[in-house]
Amino acid sequence: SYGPELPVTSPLALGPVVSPPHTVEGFVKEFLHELNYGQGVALSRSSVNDQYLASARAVRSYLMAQWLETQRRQRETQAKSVAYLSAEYLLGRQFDNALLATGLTDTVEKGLAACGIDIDVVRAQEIEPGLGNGGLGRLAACFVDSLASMNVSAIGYGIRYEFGIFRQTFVDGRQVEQPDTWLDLGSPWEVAHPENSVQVGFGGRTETYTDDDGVERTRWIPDSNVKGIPHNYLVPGYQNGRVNTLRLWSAVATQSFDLAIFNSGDYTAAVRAQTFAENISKVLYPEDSTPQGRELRLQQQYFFVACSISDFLNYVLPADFDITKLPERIIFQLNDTHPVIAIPELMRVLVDDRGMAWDEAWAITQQCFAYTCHTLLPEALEVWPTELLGKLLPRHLEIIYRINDEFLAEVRKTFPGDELKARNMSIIAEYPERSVRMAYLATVAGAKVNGVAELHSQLLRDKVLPDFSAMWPEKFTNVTNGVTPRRFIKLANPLLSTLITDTIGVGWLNDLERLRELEPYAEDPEFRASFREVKAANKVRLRALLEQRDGLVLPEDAMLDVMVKRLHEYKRQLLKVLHIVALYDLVVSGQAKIEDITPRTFVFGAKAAPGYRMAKEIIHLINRVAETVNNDPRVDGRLAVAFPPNYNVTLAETLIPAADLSEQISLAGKEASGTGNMKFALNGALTIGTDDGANVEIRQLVGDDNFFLFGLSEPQVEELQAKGYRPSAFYESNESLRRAIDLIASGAFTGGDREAVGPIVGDLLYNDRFMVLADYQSYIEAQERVDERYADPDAWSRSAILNVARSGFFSSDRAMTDYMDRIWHVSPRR
Ligand code: KOT
Repeated sequence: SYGPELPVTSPLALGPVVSPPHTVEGFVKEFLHELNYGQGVALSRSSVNDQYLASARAVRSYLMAQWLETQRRQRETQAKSVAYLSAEYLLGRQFDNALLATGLTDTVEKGLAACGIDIDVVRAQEIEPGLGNGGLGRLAACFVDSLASMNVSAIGYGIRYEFGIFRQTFVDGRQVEQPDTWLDLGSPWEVAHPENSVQVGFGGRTETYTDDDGVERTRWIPDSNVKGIPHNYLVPGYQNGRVNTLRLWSAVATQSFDLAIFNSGDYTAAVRAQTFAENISKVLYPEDSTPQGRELRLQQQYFFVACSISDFLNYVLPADFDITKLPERIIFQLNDTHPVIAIPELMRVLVDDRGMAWDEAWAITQQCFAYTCHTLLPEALEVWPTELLGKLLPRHLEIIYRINDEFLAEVRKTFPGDELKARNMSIIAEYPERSVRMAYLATVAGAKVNGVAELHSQLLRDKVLPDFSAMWPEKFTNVTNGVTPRRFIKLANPLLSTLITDTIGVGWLNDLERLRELEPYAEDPEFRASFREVKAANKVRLRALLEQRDGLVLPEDAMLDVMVKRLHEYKRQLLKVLHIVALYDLVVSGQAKIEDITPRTFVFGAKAAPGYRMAKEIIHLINRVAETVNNDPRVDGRLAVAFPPNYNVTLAETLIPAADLSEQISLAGKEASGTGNMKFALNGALTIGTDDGANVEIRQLVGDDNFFLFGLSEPQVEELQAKGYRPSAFYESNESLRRAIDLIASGAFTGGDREAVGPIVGDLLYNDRFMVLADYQSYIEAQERVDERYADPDAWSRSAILNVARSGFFSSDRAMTDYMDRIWHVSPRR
């Protein structure tokens, strides 16, 4: 149980915890109580921040009763739980989600209005917890939402970064990163429990000794310790009374400072230990798919998994729990390799701390972990130099070596005489430096390994881990990603949600396949008209937001063509830029009459990792192209480019419902899944996309007629690569492409400065690792098909409606069902 179990004698303490009455008066009372006694201000003197904090705490108090009840029941049943281990949770704002879950939206709106407060002003005060980089972190947030909404006993573990993903600003079109100070104005959604801190060791050495029974044992003597403080976030299910826990750890020093050193005047030395500790949860690494071998990152990883395992074993499980039964009580799902150090940590705890024999501990460990891979890019497969790992975690390195020795013995038995096989499969890589391949460790130890879309899982088996899938074919499985319909349809698109409910009734939000019932309405002119009205209203809402947020004024009545995702070369924002430049060129060169161009507004949203030079150059180019196109009178506003800075979950919630066209244009075989693609389809945008990641499944479901496919397939990419790809050949043979690149190279968008675009143009012509030029022509032709369809509003609406109706598969509830059936072997509570 979590916290000491005290004998409770008071009848009040024994009874169920009562949440405040679900009435306007009940809320107002709770709100004023929080305002007066929590914030210590009178309503008449309160700031918007006071009002936000007090409303949030009042809403939280409704969740708290359900949370306590959920915990109580869990202790009682001791059923198997899921622990999701993730270094990132990109949660988005909490206020509206909590209102939706509790069914309190109207009550709170009225209650605040009665106090003279506009709920929208309060909403806007919340800074979203941006504790993730992109897809991987947002997926974790969708999964914990679905687990709670499906009544599954689950806990999320992660890191409470003091600074989340940086706030992006543009200076002269270039990205400048600002710290994300999300905690500055208070964080009403978390409850810290310093009394349940966990101590975590680092460094030092190991030694062997003989225990009282005469058995040789090993112990780790760390040379420093830090303390992890758990912060509970409540994860409410959608109107089902369950509230799960997301437990995020922050690091503090074990002794705040050494008083003796401090008194001697060496302040710096005194606070060094404190700084070391606090740095661990200071900042989210702003990389996505390109991890750099940073020591602090390994410290973060070990810190949070060591805290989490200790928390689960010592606080969540009852004190008398028989540890040999661990696989009956828990499955730890590893969100990529970031938490994989949990594997040797559990071994260390079982063998060194709990005195279990190695073989028994290994058999248990192998049943307690499952691993999800989220990438195919070789540079994103995490490896840790043994030198660094051994310095930071000497005992863990020993354990990894032993796991590897025993594993390689098994390999040699399976593939006798094949020493090359043993070397290729070794968890330890020898070149270019001796290091631990974390994906291999996870595959060896995990009960299951999954990719995140059909194509990705297949490539994972065939290309990344072929020897492992030959050895253990049954270990490998697929679970296609999903997104939560609560946040990304109901909250983000209230008008569409109302239209859906008016058409097919209630109940679809947690049974999303029911959207199929909309299919016949694709043929209904009245429904199509309503559907178009929803889209139009969402565009109005977006225009207002971008004007107020960024001073951007979007043209009215244009196709909204949206590409939002991290900036990465493989995602090919440059292909989108070439399309825009080609259209612009058609107009300014007089090849096309402006009236013949379909009015389009292109919207980008993208953060680049601060150290990713080329990505930052591409951001600069997009901003320059935007400036030029938007200010050219010849274009007459029919083409416009908007690049609002600091794309985040909050902006996505307004942007995606307004989109007509969803750009999912990665080079085939590079995007593991994508999840933005699902959000757009569910909100009635049509996709232009390659046969990559989950696009493949979206196209299969919505139908070829309702999806604009272009580009090389993954086998064609391989083939072209094998025979030698020469991007300049495409440049030379394609006039439109040549003109577009030449226009960029001429400095037309950079005030005549050719040097500013040199790196991009040079790379495209002579390297082009992601085959932008090879896919250019096919992309342009697909965009022409887009224009044709858009010219017929009924045909477009029909396709858009069918996208909504046929995308129910992409609910993260379905993804959770797949994990439960294929990997976890747990079922929802009744
Ligand atoms: C980051 C570091 C190492 C390995 C993988 C990553 C990673 C992968 N970060 N984000 N992803 C994305 O994860 C999403 C959720 O599965 C996918 O939809 C997307 O394709 C990945 O790029």
